[in-house]
Amino acid sequence: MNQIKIGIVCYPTFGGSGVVATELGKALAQEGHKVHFITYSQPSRLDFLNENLFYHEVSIRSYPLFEYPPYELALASKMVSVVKNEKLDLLHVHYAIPHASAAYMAKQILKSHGINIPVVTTLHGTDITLVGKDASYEPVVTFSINQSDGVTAVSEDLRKETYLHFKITNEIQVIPNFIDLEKFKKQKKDHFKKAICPNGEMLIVHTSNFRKVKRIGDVIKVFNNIHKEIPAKLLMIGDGPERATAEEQCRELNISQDVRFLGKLEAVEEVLSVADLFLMPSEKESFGLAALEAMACEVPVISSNTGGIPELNINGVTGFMSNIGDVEDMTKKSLIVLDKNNLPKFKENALKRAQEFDISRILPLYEAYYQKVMERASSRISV
Ligand code: GMT
Repeated sequence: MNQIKIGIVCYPTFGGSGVVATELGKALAQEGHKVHFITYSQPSRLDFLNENLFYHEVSIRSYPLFEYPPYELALASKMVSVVKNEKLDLLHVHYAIPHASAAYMAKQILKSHGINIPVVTTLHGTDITLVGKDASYEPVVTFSINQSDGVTAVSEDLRKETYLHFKITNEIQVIPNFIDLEKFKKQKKDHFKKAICPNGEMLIVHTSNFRKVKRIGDVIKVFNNIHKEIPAKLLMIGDGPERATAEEQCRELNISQDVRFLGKLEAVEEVLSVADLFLMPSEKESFGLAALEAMACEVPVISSNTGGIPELNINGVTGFMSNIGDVEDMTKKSLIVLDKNNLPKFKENALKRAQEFDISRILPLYEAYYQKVMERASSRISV
């Protein structure tokens, strides 16, 4: 594909959509495309120097009248100036709220300046399944998805959910999440494993933003059950509203000595490299990027069978899936995976499955999609 200039709009935080957007931008830059990130702070995974990567900060002017500073307006204005000054070919916004509607506004303003900028919106999950379909946002989300020049969803399930809950007239293309296997490969960290599990305990890991949708309580309950059966430790990576309750739950169950809350980590792959099992009992998960990261480090997954997870975790092969909240089944399946006779095969399968989502396979799908959207947009103009 010809090299293009692309603006990426995302949340700069540790959340999945921000991670996907940042990793995509980094990979596009390595392919020679010029990538301009437009966000309110430096994306946490933008830890990489490349002559093709640029960052434009959205600054919000506060004013005593503004109880709610109008971020969307500041973002749209920044998109207008970056598209004009950097002569961008395309805007790719990640997470519909409020990025897709801000992009629509920017597009209309640019049109009045004689510039036609195609907009691609990628739907990530809670922007559709949780927040987006709420009546307080739904009309704007529907409108801005329909006004995008291209729309992608990170799983088939999310695509279906979007058609189910919104009146969508646009075609939605599924482009699954991906992993950089070079970065997320199991590292030799025997000393680290020894320090955490000095007596050869099994190491169980959970990563998330500790929101209600992640069912953190189930992570602790499953671990507590496993812990009653075999020597095990639990590492909890990430932070969020449910963390304090989870810590209290561990104290009540008297397992705090074997559970460590590590907070947000930059190099999550270092911890995953020494893990034996990953727990993802989420209520809803459009894809489950955190599970893919674990699998890339050869860690099998016990998950719920919700949303897009079945498109990633193969039941009985890369781990197991149980119904949401079925802690007993998750425990039973965890013990099967952790059985010393089974674990090596599950680990091998997890890695094999992760290889199907390597960035080298998914990046060309995005590039082809950009090409299609740009061609469609320019043919509309010349008509
Ligand atoms: O998990 C979250 O709530 C964060 C959210 C995000 O957008 O940052 O994650 C969603 O997008 C990820 C990347 O596409 C997906 O892997 C997650 O499954 C999805 N989360 C949910 O659907 C709950």
